[in-house]
Amino acid sequence: MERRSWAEPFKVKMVEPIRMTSREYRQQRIREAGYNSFLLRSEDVYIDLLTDSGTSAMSDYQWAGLMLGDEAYAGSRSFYHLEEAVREVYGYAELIPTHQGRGAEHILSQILIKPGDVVPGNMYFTTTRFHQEYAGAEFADVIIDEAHEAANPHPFKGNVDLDKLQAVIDEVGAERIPYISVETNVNMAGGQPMSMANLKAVYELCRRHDILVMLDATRALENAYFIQQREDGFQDRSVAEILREICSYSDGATVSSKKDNLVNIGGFLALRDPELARRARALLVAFEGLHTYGGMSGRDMEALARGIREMVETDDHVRARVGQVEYLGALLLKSGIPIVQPVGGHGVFLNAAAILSHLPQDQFPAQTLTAALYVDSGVRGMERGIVSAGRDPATGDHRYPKLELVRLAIPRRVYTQSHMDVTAESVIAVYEEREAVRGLQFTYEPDELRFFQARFEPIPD
Ligand code: P61
Repeated sequence: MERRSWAEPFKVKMVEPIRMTSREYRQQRIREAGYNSFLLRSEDVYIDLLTDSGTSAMSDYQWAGLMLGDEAYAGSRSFYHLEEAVREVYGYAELIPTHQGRGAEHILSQILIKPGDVVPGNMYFTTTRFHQEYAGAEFADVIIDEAHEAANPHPFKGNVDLDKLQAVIDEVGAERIPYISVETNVNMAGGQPMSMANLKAVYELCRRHDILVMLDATRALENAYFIQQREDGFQDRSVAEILREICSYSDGATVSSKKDNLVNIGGFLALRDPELARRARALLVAFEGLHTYGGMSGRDMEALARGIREMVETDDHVRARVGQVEYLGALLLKSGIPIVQPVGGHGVFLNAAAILSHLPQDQFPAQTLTAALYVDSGVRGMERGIVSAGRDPATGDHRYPKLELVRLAIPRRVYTQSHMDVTAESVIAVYEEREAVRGLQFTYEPDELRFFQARFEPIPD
């Protein structure tokens, strides 16, 4: 037989009940939540695809680690386990633990950025850009154009456009660019990887200009898997080896451990240069915690150390993880639903601009579609479009991103294939009724990271 089915490399040991509600009930809840899926209560959600962040199921070995966590304020044994795991799996010598990814972004931005600097990156991420701007920098998008086109099948849509990067360097000068922020498996592009060849070329270009390369390695494991599947010369390498090579083309990394690393909370900043690490630790004690726990408890660090090793122990874990996402993507493609292609690593991204093509972007098609999907079935997704992009700080106008998407992020080791089937059926049902869907307008718009707490109402007839 040419091709055999795969199955998850685990069996279920404990379950958490979820409940189906009625359509009327959900209509009421979404109205109360201001049509914002972030404001729903989780008990009112049937299948929760809001995020793959902090929603993974830990293994029995990780849970056992919680009992063994060393809660010492200073010099916790669990910190040293974590440091060892990061050194071995990612290859960075200096570990600065933080409460989660944005804690690491905050410290990194504060130690490297001066007001007036420019930080190029392969598409923005909300919290990453927030911390860059908060430290006084301007973000410059240098991702390849294909990343902004939902249906473009380029295998490495996370790649940096080297000409765009060179143009930024020529325009502002290398001395105003403290580092380039390179995200693996680019979240806002739809979970799209970069190739090893591209990352290596970015690193070499930056070396020549004395610009640091800082990875957002939050989903580097999923990127490593795509390199193994798609890039010549990597088919016979393990994801563990590929991940180490990815990190070798960087000077440090920020990681939200709530994704690849299979824990519910945690993160870190990892660096090579001991002097930079010293500066980071000086700030860490003010904003996060002592340098041997950052924002984490001993048990969190123990479970994290184990999660980091577990994710690369065999390739089967990531194959099944991405395989489940691809399974959902394939169901939707078969029914002609416009989604971001290729299917990404951590979720399926619906092309809301194409699905609700009767709505102009400032009537928030992705926000609207997310709410409609919830009302249909209790499946919770997340807006990743104009609401997430926020306003330009200089002009105060909406930023109009080319991608207007609803993300259905798949938590790791949590849902079954039947949950994917139910999700696909709901998306198809909403798609069939799409013309009846009305747009939204703001009733409350926060100044910063508005998508988290904004409220909306349907535009009156
Ligand atoms: C997510 F709606 N991601 O995808 P923290 N880098 C990257 C991330 O994906 C990331 C962080 C840094 C989340 C949670 C989230 O606009 C939002 O541990 C590539 O969450 O602090 C987080 O890591 C930050 C959802 C964050 C959002 C910001 O669902």
